[in-house]
Amino acid sequence: MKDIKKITLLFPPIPNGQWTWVILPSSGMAYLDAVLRDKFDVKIVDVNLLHPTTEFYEEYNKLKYPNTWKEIHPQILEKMIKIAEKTQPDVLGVGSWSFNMSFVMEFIRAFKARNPHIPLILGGITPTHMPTEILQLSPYVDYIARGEGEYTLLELLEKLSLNKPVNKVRGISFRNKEGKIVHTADRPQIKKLDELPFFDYENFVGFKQWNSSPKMHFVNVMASRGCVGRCSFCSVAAFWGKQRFYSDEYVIGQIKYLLDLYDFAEDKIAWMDDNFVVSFSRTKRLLNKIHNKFPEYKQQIVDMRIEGTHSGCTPQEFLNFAKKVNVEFMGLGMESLNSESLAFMNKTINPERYKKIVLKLINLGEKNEIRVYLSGIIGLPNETKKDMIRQANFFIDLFNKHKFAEYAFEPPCLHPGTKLWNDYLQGKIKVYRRPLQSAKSWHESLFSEKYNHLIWMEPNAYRIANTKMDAEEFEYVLYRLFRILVRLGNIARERQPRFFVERLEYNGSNLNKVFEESNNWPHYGFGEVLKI
Ligand code: B12
Ligand code: SF4
Repeated sequence: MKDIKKITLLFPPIPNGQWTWVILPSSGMAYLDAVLRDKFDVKIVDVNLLHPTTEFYEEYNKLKYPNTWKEIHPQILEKMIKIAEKTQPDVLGVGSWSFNMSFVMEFIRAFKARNPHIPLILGGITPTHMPTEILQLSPYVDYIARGEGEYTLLELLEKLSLNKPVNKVRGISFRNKEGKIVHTADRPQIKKLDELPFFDYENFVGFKQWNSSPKMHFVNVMASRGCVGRCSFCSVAAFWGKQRFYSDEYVIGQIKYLLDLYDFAEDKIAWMDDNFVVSFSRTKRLLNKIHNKFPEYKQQIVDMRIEGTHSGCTPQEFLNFAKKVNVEFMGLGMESLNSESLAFMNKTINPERYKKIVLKLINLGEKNEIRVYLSGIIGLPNETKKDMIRQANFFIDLFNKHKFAEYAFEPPCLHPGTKLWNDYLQGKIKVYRRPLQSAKSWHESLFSEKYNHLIWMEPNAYRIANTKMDAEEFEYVLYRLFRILVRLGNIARERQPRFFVERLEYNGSNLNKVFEESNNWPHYGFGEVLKI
């Protein structure tokens, strides 16, 4: 085997990345780099960062929305391959999330067709949960790194570079010389997260151009890995295991390190943890320290559970404190107000109590000028049309009454590594295939069909069936609710023009147009307008 010195880590595009308001460098790739860089020459191609600064998506941007992914995917793929090739890697590592798996698989096929001798290592959520299936599906994947990747990748590269057997490297799956699929023992979690070196973005291809554009860039860090929750639709617990925390000092050190290196456009620190407020006393201690150290910085809590806000405090206490330490945004996973649906999602909280907490938080948020973003899941199997509308109305009402409240809801979807996925495999959950309708979806892309259903189910393509309505009626209710959501998105944009406009410009795509044209999206053909 050729000497191994250079590794390129590629993070593929997030589907609909064009429309995402938050595009930040992948911390996963950054951590892998931090651990490898002493021994290997690392380059990172994070495709999500490339489109605003390069002509990466030029064909895409020329197309009138809604376009078809069929037209654009081959071009994106070709460009990704060229950029990866330009870095001349001895090994290519590829990251993934469930919902870009079909694209990832096709990228791997196309890359290896041109570069058969470059060993390819795949990591991320779905490969961790379905290593056998992926190795069976794709002869082009040489190794799968399961779970937390830093030390697995380091050890694997060390073995490969010395031409030594890899079967003792924990946390990998591969085909041996006889073509048999081998899974080595799981790698235990990193016990002390503080032992990880600080990460930076020096090895990200195109980072300097990305960062020099005067857009929404801020510090994006995590103070923990994993989550104490065990929600049935979520893959986090199965992937990360027990929730672990970085020390306050480590987190402060990491932030300072990034701030010393880079001039971010916005004075903000965004906490990307899955469940940031598991203990009020810890949160209070950490955020107080952060505020003392970086007093001019605003803080955003991207994900927290509503239950979390009463783990050791009242909503009042939480909000008062949040204001004091400059928190300007809180994203709350509310999920549902329907008790049966909450139970289905493995949540025990009582919906009435939930409502009270939400209302309090929103009222207090408004008083303190803290934006509160609620995310919900509507359309669980046992929900009637009435249930779904009642829930949407609760959100709409909040939105109408409170300037600082935002919300989004989605139907539930199936991810490998979740309880729901296992229930589906055991026949406990019924799923149906939707007709092709929306050009927005990767479902219509060249590639997804080969992999959909086998290793992943795109929510636009597959739905968990409802037990109270037939598919046609269910689709129609969801469609109408989604239209309302789009309308509210329009209003939200007017309310917070600065926030929205920055993101629109940054993404280099015309979201205004999307909203306008959404009124003309092809009707699903499921009957007349729903009165709610
Ligand atoms: C931060 C984050 C975001 C940020 C991403 C910013 C960025 N670029 O970092 C933002 C806010 C943009 C975001 C958006 C979304 N997200 Co998000 N996000 C996360 C979150 C909380 C952390 C990701 C992270 O940085 N992890 C820390 C790093 C260290 O881990 P990592 O990236 O996984 O990498 C490690 C391993 O996976 C492995 N590894 C990964 N790749 C590779 C490659 C190789 C070669 C090797 C060896 C190892 C390896 O090693 C790494 C180091 O240990 C995760 C949950 C989670 N805890 O992972 C959800 C998560 C990834 N998001 C999720 C979802 C659903 C979304 C959205 C679709 C939400 C929505 N409905 O809009 C959007 C997608 C946007 C879009 N338009 O499509 C889901 C994905 C589900 C799934 N199974 O794929 C997750 C798991 C959350 C959840 N509770 O389910 N998200
Ligand atoms: S949905 Fe959120 S609270 Fe539930 S297990 Fe996943 S990360 Fe934890």
